Amino acid sequence: MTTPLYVKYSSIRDRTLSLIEPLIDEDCCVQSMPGTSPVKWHLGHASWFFEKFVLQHYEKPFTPFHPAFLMMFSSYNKSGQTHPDPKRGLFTRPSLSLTREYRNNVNERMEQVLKRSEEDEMLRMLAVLGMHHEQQHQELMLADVKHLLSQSPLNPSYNSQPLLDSPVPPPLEWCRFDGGLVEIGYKGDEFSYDNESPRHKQYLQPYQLASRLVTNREYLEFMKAGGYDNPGVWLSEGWDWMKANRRSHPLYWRESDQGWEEFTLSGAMPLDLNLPVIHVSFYEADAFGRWAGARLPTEAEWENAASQQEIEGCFADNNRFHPSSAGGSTPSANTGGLAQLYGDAWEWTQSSYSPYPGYNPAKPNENEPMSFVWDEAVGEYNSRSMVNQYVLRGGSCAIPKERIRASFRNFFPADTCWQFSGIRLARDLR
Ligand code: AVJ
Ligand code: FE
Repeated sequence: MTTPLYVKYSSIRDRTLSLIEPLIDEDCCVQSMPGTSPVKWHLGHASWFFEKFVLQHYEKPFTPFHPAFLMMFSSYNKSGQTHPDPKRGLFTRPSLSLTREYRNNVNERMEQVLKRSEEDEMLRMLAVLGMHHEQQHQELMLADVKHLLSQSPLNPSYNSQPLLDSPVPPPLEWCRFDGGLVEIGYKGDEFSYDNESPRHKQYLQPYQLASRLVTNREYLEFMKAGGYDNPGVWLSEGWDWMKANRRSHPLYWRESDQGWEEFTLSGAMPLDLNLPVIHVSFYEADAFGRWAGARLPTEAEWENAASQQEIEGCFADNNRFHPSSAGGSTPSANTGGLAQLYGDAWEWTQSSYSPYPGYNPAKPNENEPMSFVWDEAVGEYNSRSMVNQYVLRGGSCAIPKERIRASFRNFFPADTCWQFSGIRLARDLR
């Protein structure tokens, strides 16, 4: 008998495989830079999560597919046995086909174990954590694939759907929020990550948020106005980063005889000025904001606005893997006039990624004998990353819609460009 949880589990696992269908085997084994991972590693790692945190404790007797895989595909370093991240591209073995076999093997064993998930709350929670984890890796994998394919002079097109001309977005407007004493953080009893808790109060001065994301057109104006030559608008660390890495435009923009092009998952395209600018670093987003006489929102400002709005937008579910224009869909009444708040592109905030007051990656239930497994699984998931990173909000065109909520906190270092990151401006209300 197949449990409903296994049905959900398999649909997520199958989606991962369907996402790599457009790739050739060679695409799956290369690591294009230290921050990315080969597709093969993502495939093994998502399986590792289930083997390590579910099967190891709930399969009797535990029969690992291959003991070495428990180290090779681990991302946790508590054990001190993790394979170094920048060297993930050096595995020619296991082969891609053996890594696929590992997935199938884990699936078969998970099907057996999940039969007990109806009586065992901890087992169910760990399996659900693994499913959310895999869906995060679907997005990471798409971002890594994009970076890899962008290296090829053949300009490979991952997605056979071409990106069509998009409608002109409405002029940027400012939406006002009163602020005051507000609450942020996860509220509810569905799944959420530990970093979204506890829900707590924050005091916000009145503020404004831009009605949509910054477009390529607006970003190009910043460039034409000498934005990349104007030290006055950059954080000093951002200026140094930009000079040292010789950046003068967003990561996937290229100048050709015909003008600007952008590399997308549908191949190289003429730059579409109506679409949001994506693949900018925190430094670039921050500099653009200062040049525009605005600033990036704080995560509390963002969440306070977002929690009043329905989750709709351009997510991976439409299989385009590129943002859409704010002109495409007029925000409905329940989006409060803010377009592209969810989906499209992750929005850099000016908030450092740090624990909320009272944060504790705690055991869900102290009396539960298996809660140590939860501690282990959650312990390194989010909290070990709480230094030198900034929070991004709202989701992107590369993550499934069902993974996003108002309280969801993504996070990356300030120089990260290969994620689907964009810019929403904020202003003080005087
Ligand atoms: C939330 C996307 C920053 O990439 O490390 C994946 C997600 N956590 N596996 C990351 C994650 C564990 C995380 N980000
Ligand atoms: Fe992971």
